[in-house]
This record gives sequence, structure tokens and C-alpha cells, in this order.
Amino acid sequence: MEIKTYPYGTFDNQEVQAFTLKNEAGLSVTCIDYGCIITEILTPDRNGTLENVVLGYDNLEGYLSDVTYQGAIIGRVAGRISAAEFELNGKTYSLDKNENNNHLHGGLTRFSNVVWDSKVIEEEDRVGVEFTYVSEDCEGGYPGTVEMKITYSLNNKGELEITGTGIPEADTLLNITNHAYFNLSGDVKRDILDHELTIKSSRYIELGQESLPTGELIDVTGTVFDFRQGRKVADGPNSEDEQIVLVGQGYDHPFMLDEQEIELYDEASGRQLAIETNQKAVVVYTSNTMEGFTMRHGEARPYQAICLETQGAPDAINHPNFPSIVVKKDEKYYWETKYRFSVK
Ligand code: FUC
Repeated sequence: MEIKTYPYGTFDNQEVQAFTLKNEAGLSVTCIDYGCIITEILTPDRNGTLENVVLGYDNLEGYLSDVTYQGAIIGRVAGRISAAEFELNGKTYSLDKNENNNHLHGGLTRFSNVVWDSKVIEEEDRVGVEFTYVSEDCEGGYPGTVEMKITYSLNNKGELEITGTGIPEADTLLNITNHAYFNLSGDVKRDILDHELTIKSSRYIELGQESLPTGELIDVTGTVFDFRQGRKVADGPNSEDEQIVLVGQGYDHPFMLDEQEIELYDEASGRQLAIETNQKAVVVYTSNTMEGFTMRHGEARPYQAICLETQGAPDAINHPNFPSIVVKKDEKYYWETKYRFSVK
């Protein structure tokens, strides 16, 4: 196993570094300290050909102007918060409004658009990077300074493990995720409509205007949201289900997990991605509205990739029936997700 560190450009007078982690099978993960962004993951197909399985840009400039949160760690709170407002301990907090009247993915200054400190991890059975960032009191509008620690590590079992920890100095909200856009075909040769997805989830969260959760949980039985036995991603985009139409003819929905395992499979290449998490939900986003801008593989198009954002329920703070994302002063927040790459 090896890890290489190299310069990746500058942002805001700060040097940005890239890290490439590689295991003995040649599987490699490249990430940068700007936004803890995963820029590339090379995995073998069933013939052993190594190709990239995430969307990305050629250089830092691409990520600096990106509006789709490519590969980044999202925080303090992933997803939308309605009216960019919430109440905690009897006080009302106003957050950055960065999508219509709402708050999205942490606001204006957020985990995904700052440079993190880094420390290389080299151990007998894994290589990786530990990123740290101090999010000051009031950043994005959230109370309480919190030092966040994100680790990315790769082992010889083909597993990329991501962890996130933070201990806030005041009661606050934390609900992070990673926003990698997966496409297992290899170098984005095809879209992801033929990928097969399995999610052990019997209920998903209904969305309303501006893709905000309504608070209702819907039974997946008999709908294109039933991934319990596995189904083609295309089933959503091809359907007339109102929820599918509402968010741009695809999936952009939170699923509550019965079992914390998710599987994505591309039959043509044989590549399989198994995800294990300690989170209660996954937001499935099929890049429904990605249009036009130039990426590493060429022009961005709908359905070129799928995000599987493991996290707590979005807008939980405004829906008392959703599991809480409040983290108390001095309490430890812990997020963990493991991505296992293999072939079938
Ligand atoms: C996902 C979606 C949003 C948004 C963003 C880029 O998390 O939930 O709709 O488009 O990513």
C-alpha cells in the first residue's frame, strides 16, 4: 500500500494538496484537502481494467466553480433546511439562504468549500488522510464552534472507509455526508440507468415544494421506490410517479434504512459497490438536473451518476417525527461509511 502527496493548486492564498491512496490490487482513491473532495477512484472491472468510478474535474478550478458538491464532505448539515431557520433551546437561528428561501448543504462557508488541515496515515493494514477543520461559532448561522475530523482510509480488502467526528462547544446540529457521484461503468462510458441498486428501506421521505421534506414517510411497497430486492435505477426516471416528476424526473429522495447496507451493481463491467454505514438514512440523487457544464469526461448530463448520501434525515430539526440531529455541547458526533469495491 502507498500514499502520495502532491500540490493541487491554490485557493484563497492557501496551498491545496492532493493525496493518492493505493492498495496492493492497484485500487486507488485520490482526495484533496479543499472540501475533503474525492476527485478520483480507480477500481478494476471484471477483466482487471482499472477505471475511474466517480465524476470529477481535471483541476482545482473545476471544483472551485462547481455547484453540484462533487465528491465533497457536506456540512454542518446535509440537505435542505426549510426557510433556513430552526429553533433550538428556545432560540431561533437563521441560517444562510443559499437556495431560494432555504438553506442547502451547510450554506455559504461550509465544509465543502474550505481548505482542511491534513495528516497522512500510514499503518500496517491501511493508508489514509486525517483532515481537520475548525468551524467557528455562527458559521453558516449554526451555533457552537466545532472541530471536525474526517478520515479517509483504504485497505487491501478494497474498502474505502470514511469517518467524521466532532465535539461541539455548544448545543448544535450536525448531519454530514459524502457527496461522491458514482458511475461504475468506468470513465463514464455509459449513464447509470442500467445500474442495479439495492436498499433495505421500507419507507422514504415525501418531498414537497422546492424539494423540502413534507414530514410524511411513504411506504415503498408497489412503487419505484422499492429497492429492497434490487431494481434498475432507470425505473424511477422512466415512471410517472408524482414524486419522481416533482424533482426533475428522477430520484432525489431520503430513504430510511431498515438495514444499514446499500449495494450498487453494474452488470456490464461487473463492478459492485457495497456501502455500510452507521447512519439512519440515505439520500439517493440521480443527477436529474445536471446539465451542460464541462467535466473530466466531457459534458455533464442527467443520469450520468448517482449519489448515495448516507446521513440522518434532512430538515430533521423542523420535523419532530424524524430522528434528531441535535448534538449537545461536549457530546461526540460520529459518522461512518464504508465503501467496498469488488467485481461480480
Ligand atoms: C443533492 C440533492 C440536491 C442538489 C444537490 C447538488 O444532495 O439533494 O437536490 O441538487 O445534491
